Amino acid sequence: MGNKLDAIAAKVNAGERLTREDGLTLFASNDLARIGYLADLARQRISGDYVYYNVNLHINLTNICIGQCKFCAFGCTKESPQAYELTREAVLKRIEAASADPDLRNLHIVSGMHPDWPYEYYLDIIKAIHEKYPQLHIKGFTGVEITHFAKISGKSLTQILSELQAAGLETMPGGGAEILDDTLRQKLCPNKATSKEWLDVARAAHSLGIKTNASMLYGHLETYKQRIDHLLTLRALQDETHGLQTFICFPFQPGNTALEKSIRRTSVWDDLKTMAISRLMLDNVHNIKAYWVMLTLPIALLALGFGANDIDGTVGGEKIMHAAGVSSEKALSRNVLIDAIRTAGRIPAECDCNCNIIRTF
Ligand code: V47
Repeated sequence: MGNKLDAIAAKVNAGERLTREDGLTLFASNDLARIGYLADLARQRISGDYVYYNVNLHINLTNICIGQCKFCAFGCTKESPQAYELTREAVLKRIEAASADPDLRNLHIVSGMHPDWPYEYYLDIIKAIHEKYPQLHIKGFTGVEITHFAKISGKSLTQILSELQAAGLETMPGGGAEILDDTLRQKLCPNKATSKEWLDVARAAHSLGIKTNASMLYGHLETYKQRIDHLLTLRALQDETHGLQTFICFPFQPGNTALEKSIRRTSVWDDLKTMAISRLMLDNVHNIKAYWVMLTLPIALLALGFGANDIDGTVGGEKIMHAAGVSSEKALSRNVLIDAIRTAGRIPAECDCNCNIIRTF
């Protein structure tokens, strides 16, 4: 193991690409400090000392969802007492309230696949938001939602994405990728986009100039091999399209999900190791996000020493992870984020969802 890690360290030092075998070796190693050190070297080389964050509001238009994914505590049926649907007016009101903060810049919109809403409903809301708040950057709809829109409307992915883009959509979030392995998806989330469908959306979006994020949901039924293959699939996609901006690790939160009784939350060591290995394998993706909502702020700050260079943002209105019982705050103020990043010895860099730095501190 020591020799194998030495060989990997030599490759990282030389800026050489790591192989699948290297990735598996890293997962098999318990030398967390060394893996973290290597990821930190890679982070320093790829993105320097800036830590990206943004002032953002999450909006989930509905939690009613035909997906019924086993890992999700947010989605529910129409009959559920928790079910809700936001009207266009309610969405605009929510944004108006959040706009009291003059620094609000980004909207993050991810929703359930509603059994009755037509695609035009979602399109209309983007149009209405963009007309009223043209200064706000809209990052919306995962590859899973776009696949759903194509299915219910009969339109092509390119047509859907072009219409959303014309309406005001600028970028797309990274959810829905989970693990891009169809055997696993059949067990976890059989009612939504397959691996190929998710990748097809990313390709179609990138070809229209819509940058997207990508994520990995881990710590459920997957193996380390499947984690590495997932990262390699994303690396190959990025080689092809150059349209991925940010990669996010989502450690599975079992609370209130169908897997709650059989699976425990991942350890902090697994979270840090997975973050570091993601940084090392995804040598062509600029940002690696430590999502404080899932990790808590102290662990997200620690992750900045394990390859991460992005901490998401203020994240007002987050619902998906809180439904699964995360213990982090509901939202953080911009000043708390700035102070935290500075405490970690890095440079806070406020950005839009296209990873353009607006100001640094
Ligand atoms: O696809 C759902 C994940 C995603 C759980 O791009 C869970 O910057 C862990 O897309 N435990 C949706 N993960 C959220 C999403 C997102 C969120 C924040 C930032 C960005 C970005 C994107 O949330 C889902 C799934 O992978 N998820 N339930 C859970 N119990």
